Amino acid sequence: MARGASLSAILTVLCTSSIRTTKKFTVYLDFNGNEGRKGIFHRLTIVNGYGNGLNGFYLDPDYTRNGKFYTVHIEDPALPGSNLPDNSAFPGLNLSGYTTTPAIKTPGPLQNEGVLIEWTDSNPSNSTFEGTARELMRVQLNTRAHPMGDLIFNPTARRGDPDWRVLYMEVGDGGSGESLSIPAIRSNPQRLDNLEGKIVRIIPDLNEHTATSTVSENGRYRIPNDNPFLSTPGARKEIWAYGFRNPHRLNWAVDPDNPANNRLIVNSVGLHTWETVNIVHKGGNYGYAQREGNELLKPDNTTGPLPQNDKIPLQVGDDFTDTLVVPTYAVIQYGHVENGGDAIGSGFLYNGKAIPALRGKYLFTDITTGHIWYANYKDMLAADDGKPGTMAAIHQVKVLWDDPNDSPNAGKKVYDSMFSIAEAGYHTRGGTNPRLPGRATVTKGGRADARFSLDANGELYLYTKSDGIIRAVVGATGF
Ligand SMILES: [Ca+2]
Ligand SMILES: [Ca+2]
Ligand SMILES: [Ca+2]
Repeated sequence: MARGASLSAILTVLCTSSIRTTKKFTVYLDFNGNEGRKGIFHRLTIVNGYGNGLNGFYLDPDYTRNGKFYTVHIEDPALPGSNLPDNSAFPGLNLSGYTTTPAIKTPGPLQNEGVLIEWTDSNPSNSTFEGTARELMRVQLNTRAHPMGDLIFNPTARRGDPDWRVLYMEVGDGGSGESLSIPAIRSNPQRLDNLEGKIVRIIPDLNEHTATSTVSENGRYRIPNDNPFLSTPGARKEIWAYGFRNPHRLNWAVDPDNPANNRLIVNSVGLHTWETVNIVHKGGNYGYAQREGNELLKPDNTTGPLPQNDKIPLQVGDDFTDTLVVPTYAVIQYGHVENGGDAIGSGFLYNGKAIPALRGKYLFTDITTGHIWYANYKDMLAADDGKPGTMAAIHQVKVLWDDPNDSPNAGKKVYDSMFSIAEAGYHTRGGTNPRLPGRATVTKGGRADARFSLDANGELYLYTKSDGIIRAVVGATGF
């Protein structure tokens, strides 16, 4: 639940079009080959309202030398056409020898597959793709909801470090954890025999860390020897942490003053009650679908107090093992209430240079309401104490913005969230809904679809999918 700061924290935002004088886009690769479209993947699924299509993208830490980058997209195996890529619109893509991989199994009925691909652009300095691609992994997903997508490398790892070019990827629970119609799949985020509801850690390059890793089952990537479940019979060796619902945004918090404080952070969308920011620990069980936030999640999807003995049996397959695990809890959570939101977006610990007031602050959004908050990073580290009741305080952030299209010009105004800003942008760009489109509960009127992003210098941007506009954060007061 957001607590109002005594002094309002305000971010100033500008349309990037008022900063950039030219606006030119080049199609580098088009994934959308769905139903007769010209793109690369004929089974790309693009169902409105779900996290599908092209869902993840990250550059290799050595990209400027090797031209490699990684993508995740979602396919529906029931769609017509082959699951092999089609390069007819992208002749620079050399597909000789390209083969797909057997999908990693998920228990229960299946809808989609998440596909991780490594691309190698032989000339990373131009704006076209010419090179090769390799499918690294394909993961079965129970439903259209909560797929796999976000990717990240440890930005502090350098050549020779154990984490250099080691990829972290999130896989959502595929909607399994909340299933009422098929109770058996509710345990998929807890079961270590599948990748749903997990953070995965792999080495994409077969030539990297060869002495300290083993080649995966499908022969396409390597698994670091220090992954936590290598010696657990039946467990997927790719798993780094587990028990998540929809851990759709990964980021690395880097403390410039103390590397011991660097953490992998995951923002996970909750079911009916709690949105969470989690510090990821090796082997950690984040509780879902036996917990939601710092509460018990019951089989009917309502929440209640934690059990006296707060432990969860380790589960690999259908049955519990005798090992009991203490769950790891979020360091920030907010509720599905008026001043909260429906679905947490992305968040970043600010490390840029342009706005010193934001240093040491972790800023994050709610997707539907467009609310923005910050927490002091030191409070998040302190809340990572093994105690479910302690959380970092969060402070509401307002937004100072001058609508470039209002008439008469009202000048700069302070907004409580990105919602009205996105709504103005949506209407300016010809949106016909009276309010914003999209599903949302708390807003009662669509969704802003607001998220933060960073540029290469660590400066912040706010993008709202409802109006398709990226706005730069250019100032901050009251932090
Ligand atoms: Ca190129
Ligand atoms: Ca705590
Ligand atoms: Ca104006």
